[in-house]
Amino acid sequence: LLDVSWFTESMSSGRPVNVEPRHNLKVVLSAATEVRCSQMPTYACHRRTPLNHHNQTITNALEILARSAFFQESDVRYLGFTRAASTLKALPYKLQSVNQAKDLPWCGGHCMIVIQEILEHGMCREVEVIKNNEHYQTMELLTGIYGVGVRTAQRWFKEGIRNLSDLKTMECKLTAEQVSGLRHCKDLQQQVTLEEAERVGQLVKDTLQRFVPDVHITMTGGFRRGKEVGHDVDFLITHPNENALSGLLEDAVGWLETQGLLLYHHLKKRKPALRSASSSMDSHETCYAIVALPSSSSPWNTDIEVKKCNSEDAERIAHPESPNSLNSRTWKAVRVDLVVTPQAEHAYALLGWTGSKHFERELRRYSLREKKLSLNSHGLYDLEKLSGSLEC
Ligand code: DCT
Ligand code: MG
Repeated sequence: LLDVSWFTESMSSGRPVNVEPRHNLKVVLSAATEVRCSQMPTYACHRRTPLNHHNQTITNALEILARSAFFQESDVRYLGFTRAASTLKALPYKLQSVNQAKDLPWCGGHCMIVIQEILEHGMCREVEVIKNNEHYQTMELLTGIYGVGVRTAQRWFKEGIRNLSDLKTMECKLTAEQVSGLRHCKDLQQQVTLEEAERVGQLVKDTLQRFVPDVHITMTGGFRRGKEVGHDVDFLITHPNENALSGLLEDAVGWLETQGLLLYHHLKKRKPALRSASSSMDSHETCYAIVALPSSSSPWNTDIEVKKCNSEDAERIAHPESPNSLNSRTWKAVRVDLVVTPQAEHAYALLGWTGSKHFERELRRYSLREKKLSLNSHGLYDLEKLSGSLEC
């Protein structure tokens, strides 16, 4: 399997990439190491982008502008600000003057004005206005609810919804996902810590191993990139024998439900992989879930395989916001994504689900534009052979 930890290592050390030859991913990725310190590569997937970097104030401002554009469904502006922020995250020093930024990729025009203002005044007026803007604040609040995307939030805003109680009083029609999102929003708004993610990992492992003892589970997403917190915990699940994976998610869901540990789930069946040049869609079998993660002091944690949900816990799960529940609760609602992949596609899924979103977008853009290869979480496809047998 392709382990992408080599990627950041080789980026910092300058060592060549050593990828299993059968993975043609190296066609795309080996070029990613050709970094010259003197020039900033245009594609984000060619740069090292550390979590802690030197230009946080400016990148925070640019990311607020990006989110504001995203809320207005302006893809071009969203991408422009996101790319500029990404460039500055990769800069190995703190910007001291606007001149230092003028040759950096994606940092011209509007972004340059923002950079200059922050360097000169310590803040950007436009960003301060956005932060206090009612539309922006409401969109942040509404899109923060599990199951609510930009379109829905926009519609609700137009209907006059400004806060969570408006959703109740105006009797909005909600999906089951949104009902769960609202029910557990206090927990879901809190970030998931690495310690919690590891306990979710143990719970997932204990659950899946009941059915397939040698199942292979990898934590992906932000935690795999070294983040200390995240908004959810993502896992890839695979096995050399594809039959062992059949029905595994259903079994796991059923068992978690009997234990009172599953607050919500939605199962997405596997679809045939899309191979078109434009498609970055993920068609793997997936379970989007909210689990009731027992607290570290809960006996569930040490004896999770045999402990049944007792009546007090069940009551708390059914009515999480009931009086006394928040302080004395023995669990926290946590979002979990479980993705099942056949072993042959696992390397691609691992790359696709490790992120970040921007890194993945840039990797796909690079492979398509420069190598004429279409990359997604299922494989790498040669566009010239698309009419015949497509997989490289
Ligand atoms: N992903 C992607 N494109 C998307 C959404 C996700 O390529 N539109 C990939 C990259 C990250 C990975 O899936 C997991 O997604 P998230 O959990 O949303 O991102 P994350 O990096 O794990 O962020 P967080 O730490 O907040 O969970
Ligand atoms: Mg995640």
